[in-house]
Amino acid sequence: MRSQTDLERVLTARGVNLDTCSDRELMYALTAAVRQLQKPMDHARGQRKLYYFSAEFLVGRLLRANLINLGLLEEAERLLAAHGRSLAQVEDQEPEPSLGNGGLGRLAACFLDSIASLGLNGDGVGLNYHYGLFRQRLDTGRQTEEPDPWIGPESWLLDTGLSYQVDFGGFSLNARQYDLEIPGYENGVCNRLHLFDVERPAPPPAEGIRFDKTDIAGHLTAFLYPDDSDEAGRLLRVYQQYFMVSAGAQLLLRELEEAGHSLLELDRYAVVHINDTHPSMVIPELLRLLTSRGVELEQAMDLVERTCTYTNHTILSEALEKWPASYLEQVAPQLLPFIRALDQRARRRSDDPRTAIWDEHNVIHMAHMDIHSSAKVNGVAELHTEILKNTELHPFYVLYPEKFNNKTNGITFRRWLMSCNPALAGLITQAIGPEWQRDAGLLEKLLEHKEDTALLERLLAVKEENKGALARWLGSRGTEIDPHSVLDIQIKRLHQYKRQQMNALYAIWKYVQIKEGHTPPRPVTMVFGAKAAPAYTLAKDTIHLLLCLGKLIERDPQVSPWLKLVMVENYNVSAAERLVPACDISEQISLASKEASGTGNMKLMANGAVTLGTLDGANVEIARLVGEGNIYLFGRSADEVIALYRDNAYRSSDYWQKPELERLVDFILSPELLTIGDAGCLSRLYKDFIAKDYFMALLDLEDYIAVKERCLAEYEDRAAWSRKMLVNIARSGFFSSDRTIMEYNRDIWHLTPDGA
Ligand code: 26Q
Repeated sequence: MRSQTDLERVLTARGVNLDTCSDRELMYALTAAVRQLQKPMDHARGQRKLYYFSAEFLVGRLLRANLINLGLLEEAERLLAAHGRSLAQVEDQEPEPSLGNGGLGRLAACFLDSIASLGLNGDGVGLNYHYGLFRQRLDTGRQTEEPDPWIGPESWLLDTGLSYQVDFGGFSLNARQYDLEIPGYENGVCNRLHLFDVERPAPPPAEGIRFDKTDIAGHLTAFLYPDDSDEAGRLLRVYQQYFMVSAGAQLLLRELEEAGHSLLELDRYAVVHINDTHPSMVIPELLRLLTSRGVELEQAMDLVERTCTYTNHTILSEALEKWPASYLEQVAPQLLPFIRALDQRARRRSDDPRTAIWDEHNVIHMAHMDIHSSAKVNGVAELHTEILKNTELHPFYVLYPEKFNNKTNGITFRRWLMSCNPALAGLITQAIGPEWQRDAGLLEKLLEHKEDTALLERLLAVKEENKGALARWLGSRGTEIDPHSVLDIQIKRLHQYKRQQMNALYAIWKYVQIKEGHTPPRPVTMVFGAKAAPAYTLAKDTIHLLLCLGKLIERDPQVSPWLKLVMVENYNVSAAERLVPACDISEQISLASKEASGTGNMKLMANGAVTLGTLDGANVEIARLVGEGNIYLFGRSADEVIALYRDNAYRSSDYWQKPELERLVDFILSPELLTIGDAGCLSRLYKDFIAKDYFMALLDLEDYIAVKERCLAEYEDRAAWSRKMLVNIARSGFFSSDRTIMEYNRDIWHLTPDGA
């Protein structure tokens, strides 16, 4: 650990006046000071290194996280307090890097934190999106999107001065390498996240997030997931992907050469992790680079297959990327011979056409290329991996049983408990000592305190405090909530399979109940946070419905004392850090079999929320860990749902024709809602429920309502509820990303930790 005066010395040397500078100046000064103190460490030479390729890294704000990992948090807080300043206020000035969308990107960020904290040699490779996903506004009653610029004058990005030439069909661009430093937790390690950027990015678009998608050179790194509803947008995505992987592969080979290793030792000294299919072109790109430097094609394919590893994050077929060969012909024609060679090799291994890489319609299946060319393939929760093996990827499992394995996702407790919920972290430490901060598995020691009423009461008190803090924060943004109400929270990307629309139908049910005189024992606040992909119409319609319901309830003096529905604008990591500690009921209600894992479920559990959910993704493992009495489960099982799809047997009419449900669906087009909302949006949603309901919200709705009501009733037994909270916290340690990364390393990556 550093001496107590390091931070002060650096700040003084920079000429910062802690008494007079503005919060923003102080934020910049602290950023620069921390950057100066976290010196990248050289890992032991001659060891294998991991390159984690991902289109998203949702790192969140970095000031507090880096102070914690450097062991400087207390010093910083003391130093600021001595000058009448507070870190909380200063960090509010820090823009959040907008380099991801949801679970996949946040997982990559938790993984980088754990990789560094475990002393492993692993860097991230991604893109430096200037305007991120988008900044969401809800003030017009629907979602509108704006650029979300986050790169300021003194950001965490370091310009390395390095660049790599990337050749596209017909032109070339230089990929400039910027680095974010990733310090490990109090271990002196500092890894890097390499973010590639074009040399001359275009200025922010004048009109929302719309820009000229054919200006590749200017806009390649403008946005994450540019609108791909037209061909220009889809091509831009392919340009982005090739830019990222070509630069990353060149960086890797440069480091291999600098370390004095032969290309033929690639698999001994490098692991290339492919996070979902977005970086899949790294496979043919490595083949191209190796063969251009004299390696035989067959040998190159063997080397690459031993070097690459792939994680699947979804079973939704529409999210598995397939590109027409013509797109690649335009973007990176030099890759096509290598993809052809990989396809021929795959066909030599299997005559099952379902495993082809390049199909008879001239479409290239990225996930298929990944599986044929990776040493290991993993799903992200037990149930998800079983579904991949038994249904979705079954032909591949038959071919390569030894490649498949499960790695249940995890979260870093440093950000998702120690940093975002210091009151709870302090209480836990008082009860069981500080060792859990290095090994979250030790949270189990809390189970010895199940009858400790003083602790249980303080657990409830900490939750009350956190709800108060959330209410103050929302209040400062113009939304009043009752901090003594039950906080029922659904925070995640907006998608129909996640079934925010089912939760909306619950809100309608509750509204009608209260109108009919059935008031709940205490007020309920339903909180949503979600961004919808700009071209995903039904998702945006669902946001509109939620906003309309919020208004309807608010304007109704009979209902508003008992029910509130709020949608948090621009839900992101910083908002999550305020919502997670305050949550009572964690909504994890995806249609069973569709949510690969979920990671918000883990964050909320670790902060003492009780899960209301389906047996989907990692909820299955949560349920097993906490036991029946400490979770609220409802809905059909994954097996039942898979059978319904297989037999094409689900008819939403079988459900909405029940009068109780019909009333709720009809309410979407009621005069009350139509005077508030837009008839076009609302009737699209209504029609979807009536004619399709592909993700079967109506199938589980009655059970959902019944179980949610039981959950709200049992919330009133505060002593029993506090024990449920305790058990959830105690059993959450399994979901530490440190555990996940140790398993990746043991079974997939085989890196040697420093000092080992
Ligand atoms: C694909 C094609 C075209 C445009 C966009 C995409 C695209 C974009 C983002 C496909 C997938 C994503 C993001 C996926 C994601 O976040 N998946 C989540 O990953 C988490 C970490 O493993 C899991 O916990 C979640 O269950 C899973 O939904």
